[in-house]
Amino acid sequence: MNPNGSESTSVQRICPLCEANCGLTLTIEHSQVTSVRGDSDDVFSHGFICPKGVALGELHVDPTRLRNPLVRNASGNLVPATWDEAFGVVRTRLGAIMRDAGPEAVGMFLGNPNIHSLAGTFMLPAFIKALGTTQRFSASTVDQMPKQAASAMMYGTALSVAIPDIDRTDYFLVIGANPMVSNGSMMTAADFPGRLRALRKRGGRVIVIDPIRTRTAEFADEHLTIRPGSDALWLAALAHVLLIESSPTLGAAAEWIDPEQVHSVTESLAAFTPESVAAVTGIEATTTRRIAQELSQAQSAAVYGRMGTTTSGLSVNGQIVPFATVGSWLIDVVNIAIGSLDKPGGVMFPLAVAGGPSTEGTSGTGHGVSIPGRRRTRVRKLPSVLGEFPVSTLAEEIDTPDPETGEHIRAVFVVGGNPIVSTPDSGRLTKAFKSLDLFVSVDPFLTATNSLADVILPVASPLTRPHHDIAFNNLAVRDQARYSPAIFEIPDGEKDEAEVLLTLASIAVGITTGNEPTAEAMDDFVAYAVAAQAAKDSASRCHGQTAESILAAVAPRRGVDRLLDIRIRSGPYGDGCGTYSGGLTLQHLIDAPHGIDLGALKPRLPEMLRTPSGRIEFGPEVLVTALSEASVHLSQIPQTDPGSFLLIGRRQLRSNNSWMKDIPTLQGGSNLPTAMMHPDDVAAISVSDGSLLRVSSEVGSIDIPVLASDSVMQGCICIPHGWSDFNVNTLVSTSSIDPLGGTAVLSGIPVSVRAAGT
Ligand SMILES: Nc1nc2c(c(=O)[nH]1)N[C@H]1C(S)=C(S)[C@@H](COP(=O)(O)OP(=O)(O)OC[C@H]3O[C@@H](n4cnc5c(=O)[nH]c(N)nc54)[C@H](O)[C@@H]3O)O[C@H]1N2
Ligand SMILES: Nc1nc2c(c(=O)[nH]1)N[C@H]1C(S)=C(S)[C@@H](COP(=O)(O)OP(=O)(O)OC[C@H]3O[C@@H](n4cnc5c(=O)[nH]c(N)nc54)[C@H](O)[C@@H]3O)O[C@H]1N2
Ligand code: SF4
Ligand SMILES: [Mo]
Repeated sequence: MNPNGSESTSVQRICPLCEANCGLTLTIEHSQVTSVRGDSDDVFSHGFICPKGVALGELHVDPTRLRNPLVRNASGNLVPATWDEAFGVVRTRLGAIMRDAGPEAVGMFLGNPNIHSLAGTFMLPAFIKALGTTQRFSASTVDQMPKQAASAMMYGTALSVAIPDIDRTDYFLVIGANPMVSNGSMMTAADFPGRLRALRKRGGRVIVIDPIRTRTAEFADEHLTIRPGSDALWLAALAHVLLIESSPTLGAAAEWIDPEQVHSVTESLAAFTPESVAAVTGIEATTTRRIAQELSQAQSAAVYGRMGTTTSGLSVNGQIVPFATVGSWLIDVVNIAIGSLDKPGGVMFPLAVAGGPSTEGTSGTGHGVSIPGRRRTRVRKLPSVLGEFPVSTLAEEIDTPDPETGEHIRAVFVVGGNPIVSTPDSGRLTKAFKSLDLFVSVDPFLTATNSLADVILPVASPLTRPHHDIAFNNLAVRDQARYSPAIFEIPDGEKDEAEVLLTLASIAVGITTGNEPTAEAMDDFVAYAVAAQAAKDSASRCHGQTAESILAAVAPRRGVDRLLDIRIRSGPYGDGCGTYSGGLTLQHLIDAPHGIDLGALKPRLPEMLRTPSGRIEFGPEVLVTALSEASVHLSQIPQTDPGSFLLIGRRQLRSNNSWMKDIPTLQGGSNLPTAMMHPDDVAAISVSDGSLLRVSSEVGSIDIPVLASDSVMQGCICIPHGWSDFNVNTLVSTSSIDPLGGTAVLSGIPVSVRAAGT
């Protein structure tokens, strides 16, 4: 029945709010969402839901969600405008800038929600292509990029990430992640708490390495604290024990690894004995050896690292040394050393229903990636990484024109992002954004970032669009296929994100060619390109057909549904547009609202490899070199000055990065911006619990209430990100960037602390 009608009905919906991808059941009465529950029949999440999922109905009706565009007027105020007016401003000013300075004067910042939407997945690339700019920045370089860079070097693509097979593992080593709160990242595992409980129930063990005794650490069998930023050194010691002190077989990976590379990795590990890393990491050598032994003796074991490994740096002698890509690589080195790669219960490669980079091209070989990337930022000459630039360089690329040519970024589009709150040195970025000739935001809310914009283009509620997680099925702990159709029609005056992005793409095409297509024509162009790719790709189930025949097979679908149908039908389980009997189409997913289970992860070596060698690059040269160089830090035991603390981030259960703060269900409880410190540290700086602290770094300071908690390691201060009034990124400098992963150091930064107002 039509949920826009008046009767009560239940509909299924995959939650688009985090990587867990839970299946939810929404009750709709009189066109209103009256309840949101976990869908107990969902093949992947089996009824799990978190407070954010519950808030999905409130998000839909949230009065603060923007329903119409805003444009800055002559007096400098953001005022409501029609879509034609808003797009008109973009067309005129973007046109002038591009004609004057070319596409490189236009920068893009893509935030986290894009990867959770089909429009972001399909239409955003069309817009970027139409602009023709390479000035692309995203939340990835304040997040997971080092893991993607390391995985891409080893296996060939940015989405070839080995995922813990958590449902079958017996030993789960978690480094710098708090999945009991975050619900998991770079590892799509709806109901993380349930999966961890099941792991322990079947006799498995969970070990957590984290400077904070997080909820995950509390749940675990063992929690070890570690000096922030030193994980790579500790992982090197684990690898040292496993590769040098024992003779590992490397399991299924062995056949696909060049022995020469094992040799070079082993050599680079020589200095990293458990004894040599003990002082800098704070983990005793006997503990490191015991964990190495437990890992290698477990029936199955998986090592997993997240934010704490990709965004932390080691503070030594007044400098911050990032090891994020090296550390991310060493996690895979350890997994391979214990024979866990591609093994049930170890770390495995998902096979997604709509495909992904590891299902395209020639099976078992590919172009691989070039890291460091070939392009350089204009100001600091820092390398690109997997097609984008480090976001820590965005402000300088705007505010530092080339002394000779005057070149710089003059226009910025922020799509689904809030970089003033989410990226380093908010102070400088604010000034840079204010100096732009054109600043456009595509975002359904007014934020700290787009309150500086010239034009805000809001997108309609997520419940008005279809949903499927293309990227996250490439990272999921179980193969499954789920799809949610739009629940509500788009109210008059609002626009779907796909249409907004297609219109922007059309405007960009119009500027470059003088002939602006309609958004509908743009949709056809995108569909033709996706169909042509499916026809051309030798791994596609539609290989050898024509784009026209593929488009005919998916007719009369349009928009993201048409593109998704092409991807499913040409994908690894697809019907090949009629040539594989029993294969899947989008219609099969539509007909299965609780999803289609495609089974536990299966071994995918060597078919999934896309390296030019057709092998696993166990020891990429740049990483081996970086590791060898890291040995100098073994003799430099970091000291922190009195009054100086190392900054650590945290996520809060009722938070979603910087947004959803005004949703009533998510307010209160532990969801408060506080600086957590060990009670002895609080006493030592003579402030009382709950009072206001001034936290300062080399780039800025914030005042924030202190909360004494013995869950925080002494010497650290733990502040959540995402609060615009207590913006932790005011403290973070743009100077510390992981050289290979381009990612900012957000954790492990020294800050000084004193009572505010003193
Ligand atoms: N409720 C909620 N859930 C979320 C989000 C949210 O905002 N709120 N955000 C989502 C997003 S975008 C992401 S990327 C994921 C992130 O998912 P996670 O990475 O699981 O989440 P974090 O809380 O950032 O966990 C990082 C952990 O690393 C620790 N840490 C910091 N520095 C170091 C270090 O140097 N070494 C070690 N070993 N540990 C360190 C921190 O104490 C923290 O416990 O969460 C997602 N889920
Ligand atoms: N210090 C510090 N900084 C961090 C982190 C940290 O741990 N510590 N974590 C980092 C991580 S992991 C991440 S992922 C980033 C996140 O960084 P960002 O992606 O920049 O920030 P978000 O808070 O996720 O903001 C998303 C924006 O998208 C909007 N939005 C929501 N839904 C949609 C939609 O459907 N379409 C569009 N167009 N917009 C939408 C929201 O209103 C919001 O303004 O922050 C990073 N920054
Ligand atoms: S865990 Fe993530 S996907 Fe699941 S309900 Fe919560 S926000 Fe949604
Ligand atoms: Mo993230």
